[in-house]
Amino acid sequence: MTLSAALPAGFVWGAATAAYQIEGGKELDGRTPSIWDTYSHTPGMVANGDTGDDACDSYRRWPEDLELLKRLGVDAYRFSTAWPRVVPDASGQANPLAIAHYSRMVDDLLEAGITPLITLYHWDLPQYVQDAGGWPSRDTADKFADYAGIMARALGDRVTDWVTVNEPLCVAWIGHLDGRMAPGDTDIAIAVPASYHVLLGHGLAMAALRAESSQPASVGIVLNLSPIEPATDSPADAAATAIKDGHINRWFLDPVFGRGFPADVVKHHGVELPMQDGDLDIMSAPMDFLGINYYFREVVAADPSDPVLGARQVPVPGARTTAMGWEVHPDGLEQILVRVAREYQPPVIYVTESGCAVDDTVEADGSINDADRTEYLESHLAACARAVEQGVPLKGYYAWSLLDNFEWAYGYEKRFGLVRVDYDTYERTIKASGRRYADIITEHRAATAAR
Ligand code: IFM
Repeated sequence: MTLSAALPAGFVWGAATAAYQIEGGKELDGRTPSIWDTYSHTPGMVANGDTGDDACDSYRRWPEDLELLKRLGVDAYRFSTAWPRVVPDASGQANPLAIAHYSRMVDDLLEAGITPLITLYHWDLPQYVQDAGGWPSRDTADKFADYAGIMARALGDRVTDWVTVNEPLCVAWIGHLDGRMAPGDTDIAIAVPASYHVLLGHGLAMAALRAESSQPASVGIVLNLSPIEPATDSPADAAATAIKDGHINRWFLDPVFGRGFPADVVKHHGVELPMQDGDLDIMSAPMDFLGINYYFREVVAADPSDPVLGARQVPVPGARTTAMGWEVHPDGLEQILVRVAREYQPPVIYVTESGCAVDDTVEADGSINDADRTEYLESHLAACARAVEQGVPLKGYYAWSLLDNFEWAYGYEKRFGLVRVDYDTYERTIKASGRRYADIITEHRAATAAR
């Protein structure tokens, strides 16, 4: 079956970015530092000493990026607002300059017929919030809800689609346990409460968005999920797989779908949850949609030397990998979509990120013929189509990313964009994959117009 035949009419075609990865303008319009400014300016944390100080200069080049979105022909643009720009200090007051900027973006998008999907938290915690305790502290969840209320009051007359938090796994486990992301902590006793308060913050922010928007808001969370498979059929690998699946997937899915935190993983981590009466109800308030980000599966072996999980991801012999070293495995997207739809039954699912880093080459004529990324895009869309055929309520796909950008600890070396960014001139060039995406969108729209 062709893509156009399998994906429903009205399927949302989108592209995604995040504030710290593209905006730059680190002090423009009163922005103050986030934990990523601090982390990236700490020697040794980010490849080549890269920082998001300038990134893609998108804060100033919004009109250019809007033109790119129009040329790709997307229905929707997923971007994040920068909390330290919107609420620059501990007074909690909204910054009118930042609000004006995001308001203009929203107006421009709507005028172009592109629906904004705003992510409130894509990892740029204000440094003053970190200094007051950060995510391990309950107060941060309340502050996050205050910020959500500000955004809803400012934009909720025009924006209907909101994501509270992007990838709590990265916030909690990579930022507070592995230390490979800001704020760089490495302690399970800190990471568990951080994960808890991020999910509490999600629930509180969802309530604030709904209460403060002047029209019905459609709200969800974005989880990065991976199928976890045992390396062998040994009981040890099976046990390692179960705990890894619990740590990566169930820890975040279960609480937001009303199952509480998975008992096996709570026991395994051995850290008391900072639970108060009513928290689980707040976290599990019904969502309008679930966003799923998918990049790779994990094949797992027992490894007693791993201090936290006793499990380790092992390479898949012969696997094709992206420039990140991540296996290209489109079937994993189909598997995770089908699993989540069957086990958790979200009303609507969006793939809110899917994409790959490629070591792009610029041809003599300036073109970028990124065949690997194009193939990745097509194969992952085919996986979406197979999931839809199995009844998954998948309503849209957001390519990660609109632009090459600051890839966190990897800096600017890893390029995920459908559009190349020349970091010397900030010139943008649509790659072959971007042109292919535009064609797919056009073909699907034409084929489904009559349905
Ligand atoms: O760049 C990131 C994004 O910020 C969150 N999801 C994964 C992407 C690729 O690593």
